[in-house]
This record gives sequence, structure tokens and C-alpha cells, in this order.
Amino acid sequence: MKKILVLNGPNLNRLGKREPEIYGADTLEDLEQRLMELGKQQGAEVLVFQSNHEGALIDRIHQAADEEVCGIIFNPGAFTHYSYAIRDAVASISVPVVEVHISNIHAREEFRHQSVIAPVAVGQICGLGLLGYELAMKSFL
Ligand code: CA2
Repeated sequence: MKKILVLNGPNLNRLGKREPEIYGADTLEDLEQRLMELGKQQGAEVLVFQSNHEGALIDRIHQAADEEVCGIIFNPGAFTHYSYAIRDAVASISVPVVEVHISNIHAREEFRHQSVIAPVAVGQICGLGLLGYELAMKSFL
């Protein structure tokens, strides 16, 4: 069975609890349940992981390569904009990574316009809310 990893970075555990005008009203648990259900309908196993810690995200990326995951849907949160360590981890594996952002990072503060992950990802989806995760998942099904 195909395995897909949904990886979320810092503060995304707060989804649905604050700033619903930017990030929506659904919680991370709601999102993960929906993606797991979508995966099940399509014969894929969806693994989920969230961490507020850079090293934990890097370890999970390495592990995903070892467990032969077929794709990673990754919202690196604010690490998107400056973490060369996470970028190197993504570049170090052959598993394709789709970068997802709930908000349109290009329409927000200047510091959010840059992604150091995008050049090593297969693609980037942003500004479509939580639908972006589902669209990213379809690319691996
Ligand atoms: O739009 C996105 O998905 C972001 O990756 C979200 C990150 C932000 O730093 C990126 O620039 C864009 C922040 C996640 C914060 O999540 C919260 C969720 C609910 C309430 C408060 C924060």
C-alpha cells in the first residue's frame, strides 16, 4: 500500500484555535482525519506528524525516506523562510516533497515571500486554505 506523509511544522498544532481569519476554523486533528480518510478511499496509508522542533522535523524526513514513503506533503511553517537545515534534509532524500501553505505567503509580510524549501520541492501550493493539502495529496495518488 502506498504511504504518504503529511508533515506540519511549528505552531500548526494551534490551527482552529487562533487567527481563523487567516488559517480557518478547522483544527489540525480535523485536517489529519480528513486526509487519512481521503487516503483510505484511494487505497493509500496517510501518516501524520507535527512538531514545533526543527530537529524532530528533520528526523521525520529522514525516517520517511527509510520507510519508502511515496510523497511528503509538507507545511514547514515559519521554518519555510529560513531553515537551511530543513532544506538540506529535503534535498537529501529522493522522496518528492510538495510544499503547502494555508495562507498566500506572497501576499503577506515581506519575510514570508521567500521560501528556502521551494527550490528543492517538486512544487508549492499556497493560499488555498486546507484544500491545498488535499490537492497535494492527489498528486501522489
Ligand atoms: O500559511 C501557512 O501555512 C504558513 O506556513 C503558516 C505559518 C507561517 O509562519 C508561514 O509563514 C505560513 C504559521 C503557522 C501558525 O499557525 C497558526 C495557526 C493558528 C493560530 C495561530 C498560528
